[in-house]
Amino acid sequence: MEPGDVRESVAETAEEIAAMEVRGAATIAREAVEALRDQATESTAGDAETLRMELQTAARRLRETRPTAVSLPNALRFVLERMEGDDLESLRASVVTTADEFLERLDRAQADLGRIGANRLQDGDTVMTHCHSTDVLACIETAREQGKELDAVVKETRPRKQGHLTAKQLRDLGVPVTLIVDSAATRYIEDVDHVFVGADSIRADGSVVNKIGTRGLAVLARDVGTPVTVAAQTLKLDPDTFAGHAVEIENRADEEVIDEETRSDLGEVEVANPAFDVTPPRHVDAVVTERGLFPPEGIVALMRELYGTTPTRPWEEGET
Ligand code: RI2
Repeated sequence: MEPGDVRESVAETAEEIAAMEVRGAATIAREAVEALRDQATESTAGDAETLRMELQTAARRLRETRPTAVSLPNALRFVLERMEGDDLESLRASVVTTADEFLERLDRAQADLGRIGANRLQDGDTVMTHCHSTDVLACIETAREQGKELDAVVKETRPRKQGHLTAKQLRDLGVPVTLIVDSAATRYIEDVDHVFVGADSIRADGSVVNKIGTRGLAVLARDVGTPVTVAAQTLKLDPDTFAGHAVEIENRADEEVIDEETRSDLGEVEVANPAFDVTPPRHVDAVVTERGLFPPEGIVALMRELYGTTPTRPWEEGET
């Protein structure tokens, strides 16, 4: 590796995130910060300025992988804004310290959130989930540790079927699981006490950006009076929306929806594969964060407290 180059492992992490071999909003944030830390420790830069440039390039590369989960830019921002040092070694050490602090905060936030979310769950409750969220699983795991017996109805979550992962992990927690196809949610919604979903981004107005199908589920739940809880660490709050920016919804490859053979059988059809949708705050009962439980309308105040006014995008510093 030449000075100024981005480490091969940063490129590999970026590819894994883009291909969703590494996925989930909190997990991609973790991996991105670990990649930045590796860049700092293994860099052959001869001075602080070169290392700074490498880190910005690495952050941009990681940032560009997936556009919707704000945990990714928030995590990169955490490190780039806090690193300091005029000489190479102090800058390097500061990146390592800051990255480790971020990773520790991430774990703590999920544990704290889990304790708060578990209070929503009563012994004997049945929970319906969508996709796979480590923040949701933290709530259920804590409830199980408290001795609560729970059941789960798990939506498979087409096209990538992350529901299978959720089903497996719930089974490991001792939660009996009924796995359903997404369209069967209507049939089962009246049998459940709660809908629990995660979030990839939460906008300043309290709307929740999460896996495609979340909005339909929330509308359905509201129709029958089932509470919808969003489990999301404050890392999922999108400070850019405070400054008027929109959340970009990722469109993924057609191949996730149909294979080549099916495509040629079907002939000329357009395939659309948006990965996320936006659930308006009126369909969400509560957002569970590590800072407590908020009505979606209260998110704006929390965001102001955490981010102040317009945030910066430190990975854009080197750009013209
Ligand atoms: P945690 C996932 O996105 C799902 O949409 C999930 O609800 C969200 O990230 C949050 O996950 P994807 O990476 O951070 O599967 O709670 O597209 O683990």
